[in-house]
Amino acid sequence: MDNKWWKQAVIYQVYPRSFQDTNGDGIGDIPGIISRLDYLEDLGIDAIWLSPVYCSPQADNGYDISDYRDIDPIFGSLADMDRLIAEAKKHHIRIIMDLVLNHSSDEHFWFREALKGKENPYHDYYIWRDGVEGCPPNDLTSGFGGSLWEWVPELGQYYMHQFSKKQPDLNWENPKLRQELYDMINWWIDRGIEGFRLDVIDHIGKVPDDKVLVNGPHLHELIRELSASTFGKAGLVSVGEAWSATPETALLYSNPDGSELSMVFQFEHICLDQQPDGTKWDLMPLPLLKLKEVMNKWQTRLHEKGWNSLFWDNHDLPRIVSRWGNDSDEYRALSAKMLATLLHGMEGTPYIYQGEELGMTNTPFPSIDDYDDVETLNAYHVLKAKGWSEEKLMQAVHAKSRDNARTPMHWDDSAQAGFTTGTPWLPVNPNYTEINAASQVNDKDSVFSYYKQLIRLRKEIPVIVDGAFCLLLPDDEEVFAYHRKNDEQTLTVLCNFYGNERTIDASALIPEGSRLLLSNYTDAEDANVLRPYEARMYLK
Ligand code: TEU
Ligand code: CA
Repeated sequence: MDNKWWKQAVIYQVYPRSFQDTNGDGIGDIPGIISRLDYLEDLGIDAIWLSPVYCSPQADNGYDISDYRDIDPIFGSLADMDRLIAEAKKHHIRIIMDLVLNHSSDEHFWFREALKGKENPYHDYYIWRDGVEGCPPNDLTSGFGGSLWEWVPELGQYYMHQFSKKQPDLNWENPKLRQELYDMINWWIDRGIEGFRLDVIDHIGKVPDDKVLVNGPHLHELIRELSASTFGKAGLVSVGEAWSATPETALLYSNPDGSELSMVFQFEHICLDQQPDGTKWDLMPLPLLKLKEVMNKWQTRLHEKGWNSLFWDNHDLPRIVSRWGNDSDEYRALSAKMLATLLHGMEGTPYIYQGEELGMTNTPFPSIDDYDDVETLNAYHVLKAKGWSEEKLMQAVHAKSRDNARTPMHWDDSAQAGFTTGTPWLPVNPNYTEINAASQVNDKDSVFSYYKQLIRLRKEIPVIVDGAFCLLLPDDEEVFAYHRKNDEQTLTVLCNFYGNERTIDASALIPEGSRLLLSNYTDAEDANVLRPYEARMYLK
């Protein structure tokens, strides 16, 4: 086992818009993050992955950047950012920034210049095709609905955008563009940034004429150049977002030689509750046996040859306790802890998305007009045009809208959950009076305290960091169980994924001489029974 700090670390994602507002404008800001560093240090996390705070028209909440070298005034200033880096350091927390390198905002200086004419030096920073209005170069569609191509009458050309039309794709074939991006990243490294999360990194090598959007032929070459010019050279942590990742490609991305990235976010597990040939909106119950198979595959294939990221939630995904747990009053905390145990016992770097450590739930809004997210709004209209009923549409939106994760953080039971003194940009979930940080931090049985213990155990028990994963009971429809083993230790994780009480053969699963490390039930156990959502961790 090498001593890379991020192999024993737990990383916490902050979605700045929704974390903590300090000036009453209803939008979270950098001073707000600084004011909550004590809370994060208490939780025990090692680093913050900060979703984008760069200048942006906010068409996609900051994933549309108009100036990579400045902070959007809604979040604060560069001085605030420098202060965040310095203050976080005092709390032993590193700052990982989000890099959106596949596309910029259409309001970026480069794109405004590019629009001036085909001869403009910045024109080639983007991807253009000549054409006639109404006949796009091909039928590829954007990730947020509609054509991939947007017509610009003044130029007689289309530009490519894999996301909204306010997010034109950058042309990674242009070496000058690449160098500008590398210089920008190094400028942030010089300011004290200690790692990067790379947005849709599997898209940068696109070849639209061949209808190739992810995994282009030069993708890994480009990533190696990027890494060697920036974070790799500086020895910093990097995590790529790669919806297309398979264990095969993940072994390239996270090659221990460090030539590409430290690790990638893969999404195979997170797409299991959608129809096999459908989109995220085509709902399906989670097939638990499939989840076991997929986790087992990733755990075993990357062991000693790559490195996993472990996550249930992020700013694009619904809240896990509502999704795969049970968010009723009776089982919310139990099932949140069970899901946490299952994930945090595995090999890889765990990521916690703000509020997950409190067991925050989905927030269904009554009407589509209450939603803010560009993906949700576009999908609603596209599916409506395809004939989906209002009922089916709202069911899908309630289950999967990205706004589920984006409602403000619950700090306490005062107005607006202590998030803002003004009107929040997105409504607070009314259950904040029940679920909030103030009521959990000093309660040893809270979801928060449980996460805190999981984080501490990872630091104390080597087998949690380096043990080989071994799936138990692969055909059990309700119990998710596994071992982690190294030469000295065996960790046993037993999770009842559902609300039925289950009998198990404890002596066959738990090595003799093991001791109970952690459980989400406080009263005495009968080792052969797993109560609803019961989770236990043993160590030998
Ligand atoms: O997400 C990548 C991506 O593919 C998403 O569109 C994803 O499919 C969707 O959110 C699932 O609901 C990244 C960012 O995480 C996301 O917030 C951005 O909107 C997107 O890139 C564009 O930058
Ligand atoms: Ca604010």
